[in-house]
Amino acid sequence: MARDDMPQSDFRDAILWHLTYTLGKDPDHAQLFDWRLALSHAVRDRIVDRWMASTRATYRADAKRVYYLSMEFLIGRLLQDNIVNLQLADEAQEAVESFGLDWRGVLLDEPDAALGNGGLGRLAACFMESLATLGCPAYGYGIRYEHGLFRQSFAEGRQMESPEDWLEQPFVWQFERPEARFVLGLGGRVATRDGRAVWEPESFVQSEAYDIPVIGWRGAWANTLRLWAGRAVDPFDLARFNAGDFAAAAEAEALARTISRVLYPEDSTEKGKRLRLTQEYFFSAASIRDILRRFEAEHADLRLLPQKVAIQLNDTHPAIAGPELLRILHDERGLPFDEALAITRACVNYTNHTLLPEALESWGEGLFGDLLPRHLQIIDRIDAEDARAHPDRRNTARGDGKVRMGELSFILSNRVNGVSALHTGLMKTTVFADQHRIWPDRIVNQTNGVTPRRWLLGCNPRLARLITRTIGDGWVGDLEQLQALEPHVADAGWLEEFAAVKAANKADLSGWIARDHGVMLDPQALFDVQIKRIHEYKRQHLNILEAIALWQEMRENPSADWTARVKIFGGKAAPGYFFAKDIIRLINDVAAVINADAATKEKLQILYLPNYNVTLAERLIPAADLSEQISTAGKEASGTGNMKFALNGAPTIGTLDGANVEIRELVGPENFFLFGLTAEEAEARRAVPDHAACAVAADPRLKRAVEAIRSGAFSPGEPDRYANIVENLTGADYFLVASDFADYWRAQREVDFAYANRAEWTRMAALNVARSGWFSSDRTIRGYMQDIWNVKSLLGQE
Ligand code: 475
Repeated sequence: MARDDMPQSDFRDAILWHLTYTLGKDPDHAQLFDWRLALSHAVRDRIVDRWMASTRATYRADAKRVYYLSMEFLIGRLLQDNIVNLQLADEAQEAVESFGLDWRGVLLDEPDAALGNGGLGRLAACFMESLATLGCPAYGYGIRYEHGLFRQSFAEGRQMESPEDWLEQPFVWQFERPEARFVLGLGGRVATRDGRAVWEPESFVQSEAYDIPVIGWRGAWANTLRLWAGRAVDPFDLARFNAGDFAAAAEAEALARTISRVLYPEDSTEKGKRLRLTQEYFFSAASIRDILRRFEAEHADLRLLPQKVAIQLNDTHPAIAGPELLRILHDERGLPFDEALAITRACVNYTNHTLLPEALESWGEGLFGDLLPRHLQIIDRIDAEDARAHPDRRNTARGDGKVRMGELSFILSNRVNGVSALHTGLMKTTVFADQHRIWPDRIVNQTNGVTPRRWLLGCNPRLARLITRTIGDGWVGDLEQLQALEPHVADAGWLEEFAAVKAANKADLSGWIARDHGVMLDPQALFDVQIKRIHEYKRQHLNILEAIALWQEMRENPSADWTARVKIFGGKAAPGYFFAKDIIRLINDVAAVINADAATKEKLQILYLPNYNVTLAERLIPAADLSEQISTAGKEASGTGNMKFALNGAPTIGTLDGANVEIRELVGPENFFLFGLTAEEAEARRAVPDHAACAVAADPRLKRAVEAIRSGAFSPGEPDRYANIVENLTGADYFLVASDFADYWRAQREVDFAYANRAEWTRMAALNVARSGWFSSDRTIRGYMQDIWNVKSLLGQE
């Protein structure tokens, strides 16, 4: 094969061609890494034409576009996703294996792009895939962090963090766009010229664009995820270099690059840091300029903007996009302030992901005004006008020396949405009650969803094959078709096949855990999985307390007919969140003691897998029997892991929180293990004096479990190690671990009992699959398109 005859159709040839001409590698000397890159290039080639066709169709239709602004896109690995969506799996696998390579090994060689912390970032990634699947003309805008979320390891049970380095290897999916650079100002002062405000920034940075194509199901449509990197306007100071100051010569570049250097690892907590605000402004401002550039290339009248542009703020992190748009329209384009405000408000929408007070962003006006002096003036003006129009308004964006980003996002948005029915309801009665009273139509609900391509077809090929064999493959693009499985759930033969899928997935997982972690699991045991960020409200400590109590009871009553269980944990704690880090260490300490107990080890094992990420989720979810969704009611906005488990045939043990409520309604209360206080009861319970101490005193199991921690049973020689946790559990216990313990215990014993009847359990698991179709992110995105953005699909017009 010569360089000019690049193969169009034969996949094997395409891989060889790229290996030779793109990577310059002789096939005889190629490593796994080279083959993976060559395969990625061959796959990428199949995306590009469709991507360009989609872009052309959008221009042709002069269609309204969606701009999804998110500080995080937790995309994980892309090779398999792209192969699945292009329906190249068989062809690609055959080609790869013909070179004597292991297919899974090639796919797993790709680094996991962890450009997000958790649910919010993963939701953005699922949304990008669904937007493409639905042919909705859309761009994602975010930051191209050089280092994504830290790597986690354990040392004596403690979380250790090390930098993540996904860009160390060539990232095949990106296209650099040097032409789409913007110079952005920071700091400085506001001058007045001819009666107009003019921002005179103190310094400037440049944003550089990298585009990643996102291909939808069956490759029918592709959109762009554009990630910004920081660059200096003048990267190199020759005068300083010539003067011999070599480090200083590159200082501007180093500073500018700092902006996109690392992802902040805080999740559901707020840290007022100047660099974070700089990141937020940097990517919001670059995106707004890009949006206006695209609009103005085709339209002369800025008043048409709301007909052509819908901007979605993924939480408040990009909230400054609103004032930035307004500033450009008013200060730079000369529109009257009120008109600029009306246009901005008609374009922008805001999604809220959390009601936790500690996660609601606010900035000191000193810092804010220092970095964005003109924006502060604009915010003051909007807020003051608003206060005049609504004198009874209490929750303002300004006041107490702060800029409150939730309030700011609300007043600058056309629509504000919550992410589950319960959460949206609570938004109306708690954090945004005041605003809701004044603008009763603004808040709408859009319950989250997950993409079935990655979270069933890609990660669980066995189950996907069984489903397709049973009801055809229409479910992949229309997940509600899973309902057609229901009649088969009554068929004992089909249920056996379903059970065999889960058993094979569990065997796979056990094999990998044995190889990579040296732990042997009993594949007959119930695999009980809790994977998510570590947070007090998510209550991993409730789970481990129950494990301690169970172990104690097993030791006391060894001959009872215990259901064998493996409790699997995964998740990272924010590096500065010490309570969460204590929980991690406690789980590891408890695991060490329990796993070493010969009397119980056939019945109870505990495993904390390090470095939880998207790839690990893809391994664990298909093999799970039980999904732990045990947050304090009222605190988990939605959850999306909960949907992935149900869709993969793992029933939930959970509280009436977030989307659990909707999952339970859909799969049926008899196929869901409910426990715990409701959101309302939880509020009331908190007001009861000594509620935690009372709960501990009233429950001998809980008391004994807490006592074991307190006495150092899991921290020999250092009984104080968990003093904080013990004190919290028996004292303030804001998250009501003690109050919910007894009911959690009861529900877990129901799980044991149900799992012992394997046929019944399988039926329950299968019904979870058959009834989870509504949780597709395609359904969610359709909701946004209709209720929030007012945009149409362009499928069929490309
Ligand atoms: C909710 N992350 C889930 C999910 O809607 C919900 C906060 C601050 C800074 C960085 N990241 C964050 C979140 O707040 C977050 O991930 N929220 C989650 O959003 C999607 O399903 O209940 O906790």
